[in-house]
Amino acid sequence: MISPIFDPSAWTEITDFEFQDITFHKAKDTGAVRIAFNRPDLRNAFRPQTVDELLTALEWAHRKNDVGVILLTGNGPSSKDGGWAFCSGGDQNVRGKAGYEYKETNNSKMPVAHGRLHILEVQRMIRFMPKVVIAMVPGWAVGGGHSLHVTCDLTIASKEHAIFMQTDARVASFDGGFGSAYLARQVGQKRGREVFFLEHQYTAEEAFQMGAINKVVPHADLEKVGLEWARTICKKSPTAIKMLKFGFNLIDDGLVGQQVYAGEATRLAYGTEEAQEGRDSFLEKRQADFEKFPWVY
Ligand code: S0N
Repeated sequence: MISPIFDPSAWTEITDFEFQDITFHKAKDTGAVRIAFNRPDLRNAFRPQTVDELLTALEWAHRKNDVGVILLTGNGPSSKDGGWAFCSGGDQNVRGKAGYEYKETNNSKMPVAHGRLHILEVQRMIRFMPKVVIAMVPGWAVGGGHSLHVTCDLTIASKEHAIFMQTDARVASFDGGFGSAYLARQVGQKRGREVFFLEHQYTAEEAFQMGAINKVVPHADLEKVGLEWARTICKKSPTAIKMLKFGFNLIDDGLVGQQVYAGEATRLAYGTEEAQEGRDSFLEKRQADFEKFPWVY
């Protein structure tokens, strides 16, 4: 069983991949995918293989034309003690001197790189994807798992089981990027520093009061509400949602944010007659005639 709060009748498994550490489903009635950490006995800690699988699933969702929302969550509960987790960050069992190592059998055809912190690639994928990524937090969101929820566009959390905590300073594995600085953008500098320096535990209600998450729901309703939100978002204009997301990001992302936003503007401009005249004049080996296009719209 994936999770007692997962409704199998609403989802179809995506079987294009042989994932071990995550599960991957497409909603039957809307453009959403569900990606879930599937290591509940380790509080859904991620090892390099988990991160590779996440990157593959996210890239698939990124490219898929009929997908507008990604729901990221953790399967559970743990078979050992019944505990719930979204994700507890990097698997400390495979942490080496220069990062996280492939100690397990590697299934992938890709070359294995040692000493990687490639969860940051997942963060960037979430950040720059022209789609909405929603964290559904059923339990612990800790360390790099906490950073992932911070990076997601929206977060919904279980009233009974979600706990937010940042252990980075205790285990000396720190996220000085989105996990901390972007958190401070969300909740303010004092609260952001408190989360990292004091390692307090916050319930879903406390995280909500802090402005760190969007909604607290009864545990049993978590996935239902996530799917409802996905349905709502998927009915909106894809272009508007994407430009809004990149607009929200722009001020914090510097020239990279500008590049992402401007890239979409360029893509939109390709649809104009003016841009087509530029292309056609080149192909027809003539001077472009832009005179008919107004300077002011
Ligand atoms: C999650 C915690 C608080 C849960 O406590 P609880 O409920 O008391 O359960 P436990 O008995 O502790 O755990 C149950 C079983 O799960 C294993 N386990 C839990 N977390 C991990 C983990 N991260 N790695 C490996 N195993 C884990 C326990 O060992 C236990 O197993 P058994 O049953 O066999 O005893 C609590 O477990 C806890 O504090 N966990 C550790 C949290 C943590 O410190 N995570 C790492 C933090 N750092 C990162 O994640 C860095 C990640 C990263 O890659 C990065 C790097 C650079 C820049 C940015 C980042 C980034 O943050 O993204």
